[in-house]
Amino acid sequence: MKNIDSTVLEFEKALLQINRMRAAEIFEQCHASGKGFEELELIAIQSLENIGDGWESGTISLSQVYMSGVICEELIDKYLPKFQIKRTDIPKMAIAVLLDHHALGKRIVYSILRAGGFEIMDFGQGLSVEELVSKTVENQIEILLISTLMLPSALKVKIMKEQLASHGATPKIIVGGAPFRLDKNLWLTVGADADGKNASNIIKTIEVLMKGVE
Ligand code: B12
Repeated sequence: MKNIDSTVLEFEKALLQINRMRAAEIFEQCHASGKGFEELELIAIQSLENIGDGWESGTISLSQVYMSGVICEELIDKYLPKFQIKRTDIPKMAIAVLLDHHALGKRIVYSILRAGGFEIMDFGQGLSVEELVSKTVENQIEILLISTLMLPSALKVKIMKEQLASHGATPKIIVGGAPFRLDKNLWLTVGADADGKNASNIIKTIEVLMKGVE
């Protein structure tokens, strides 16, 4: 059986060649061999991370980065968990991408939560601090999930939290995205209540936080 590193390399190669069929075949092989969504998610994230590094070092074009994101989005949609749990007494929750426009991670987290029986508002992407604060206050959000893929956006979470507090709003804040995966303590630095390294563990994180919002 292939290990995850060789699968990541093969998947990355298919993405860079914009070979949708090969990428789909690799996902399907993993799925058929009993791998869960968490592993597919890991393959996509690691491949895209390598591709991002290649772009940063000038060996990969932005169009390749873009198309790789599009292919992953299509594939991930197909394999997202479909379980349907009915829940009651759920806190008011919302998710948004603060400042930047990297929306794939948010989409996965949103879909996993919906499939897990949570009602969650999607505030969209590219929101300014002020926009996110006003939507959060207006909708009386109790748990706010923020995705950021760029460090400058991640650092704005702290300011956002201060602005929320000045409006008397103190939702629990869960952050996620590349900057938080790279710096394990960044979520604490920006004053979040929790972080999520991937989307698959988000339901557990919310369940723990819910104990604090009852
Ligand atoms: C695809 C991609 C793009 C695509 C985005 C397409 C789209 N619709 O999203 C395009 C080509 C448009 C793009 C553009 C740009 N990009 Co870009 N991009 C990437 C890349 C390669 C992958 C991102 C991705 O989709 N990953 C896959 C998803 C599934 O992973 P994820 O978002 O991390 O989400 C997972 C977890 O983090 C977690 N998660 C995420 N959010 C949340 C939230 C919560 C609450 C929880 C619990 C969990 C969670 O769960 C998700 C699923 O497991 C990254 C590389 C990287 N290291 O991430 C660069 C990267 C983020 N981009 C970067 C840059 C610089 C840019 C541009 C500025 C480039 C330019 N000069 O134009 C623009 C900016 C656009 C903008 N204003 O937002 C840099 C950021 C550097 C930095 N230090 O800030 C990176 C890191 C590349 C690099 N190594 O330099 N990009």
